[in-house]
Amino acid sequence: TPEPHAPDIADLRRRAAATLLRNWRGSATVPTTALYPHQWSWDSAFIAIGQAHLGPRRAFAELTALHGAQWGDGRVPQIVFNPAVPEDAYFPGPAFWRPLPRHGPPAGVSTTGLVQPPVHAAAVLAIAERHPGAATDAAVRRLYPRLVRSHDYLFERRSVASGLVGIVHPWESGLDNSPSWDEPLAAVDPGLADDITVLRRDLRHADAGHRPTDSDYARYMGIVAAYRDRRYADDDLLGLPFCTVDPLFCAVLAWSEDALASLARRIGADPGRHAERARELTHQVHTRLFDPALGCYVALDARTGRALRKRTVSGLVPLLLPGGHRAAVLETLTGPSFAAPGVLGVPSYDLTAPDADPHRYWRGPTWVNTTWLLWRALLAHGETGHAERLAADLVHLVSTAGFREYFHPVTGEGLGSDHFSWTAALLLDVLA
Ligand code: 9YW
Repeated sequence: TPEPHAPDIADLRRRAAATLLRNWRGSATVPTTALYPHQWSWDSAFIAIGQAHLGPRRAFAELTALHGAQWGDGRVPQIVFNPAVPEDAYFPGPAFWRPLPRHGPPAGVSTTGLVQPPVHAAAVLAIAERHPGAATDAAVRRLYPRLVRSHDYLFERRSVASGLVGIVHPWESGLDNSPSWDEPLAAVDPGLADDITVLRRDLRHADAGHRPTDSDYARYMGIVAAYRDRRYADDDLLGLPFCTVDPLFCAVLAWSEDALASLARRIGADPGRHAERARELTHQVHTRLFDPALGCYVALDARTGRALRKRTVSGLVPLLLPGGHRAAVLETLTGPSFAAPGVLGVPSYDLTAPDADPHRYWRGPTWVNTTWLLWRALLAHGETGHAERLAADLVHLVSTAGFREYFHPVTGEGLGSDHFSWTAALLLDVLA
């Protein structure tokens, strides 16, 4: 007999599928209807992983639509704007990013000029493994060259600090207001945004106390404007106002590069180059970004060479990779910073840190996507007990608070928007 409050798993699955259906816009899925009415890059990868449990068609369609906006230089944009949505529904909208350069998106397509963590090849592999067959092989054959070009862009154009891969905006990390970015953001000249009217459209849909601050936003806009004024050229990365190396971004790239090796094998292409690139980046992450005193990986300010010594969830994600400092990271992940009694999922930031804020976005709340990455990492290392605890936490959070964008890591209160796509998608994966 089930416990009185045991979640109804069949009902959760139905509601997760209904959330994805509600957010589907004909060829791709929005992260959530009001706050984010366009297509976001890494959201689509997580969404495709969940869609794969409902069938391969929309899962592949999601990533095909995203790669349809791929730039001439190979970058897969952070946001693909839906032309049917009014300019002022989201800030900064399409007009802010213009003019887009010649090496930009296909004619008629509006995007931002940034990227996001490259989860896509790993997502394509997850779909392919779930739905083997000729139709899948054909879809993989179509996507593979695009995935390769997007990784080539990152390895070749975003190479910084000899052998690591850099990001040029906090938005590229996916963890916008992570404490890791406090120091490099403080060094950004706020005057860069003097001529920009910053419209906080997000505050129409979310509590100001749960979002980045106005001062964060002014700097975000100044950094974008500086990159835009150089037409999104990557030839002087250290001359941009923000350039860092992020452990989650690099680890996900190495993980996805390894997925590219598996995809290459499936379609008779050469896996060797991918395996080699994955190995090399993995080695760089393990040897250059680990901080023994903190027991996790840390970001690097590529402009100053300084380690950004904050214990964030990003610094745990290299657990996805083979080798490295597995025992130490596992201890941090299961210790007081991230797993004190009563803590649910993996908080985005060390909850014992004096500047932790369990309500504010990437500065404390638990998010489903980063918790899911660590769940996958634990499973890959045979840490099934810890993995099962994280899965149970995600089920508990969602069944009590709904498919929210993020959650208070201790009370489980739902935060940010509701009907959030990757929350629904990754729950389907955890329940599979
Ligand atoms: C923004 C869409 C995106 C996510 C990011 C998250 C947030 C704010 O929402 O970004 O306006 O782009 O930080 O990871 O992809 O869900």
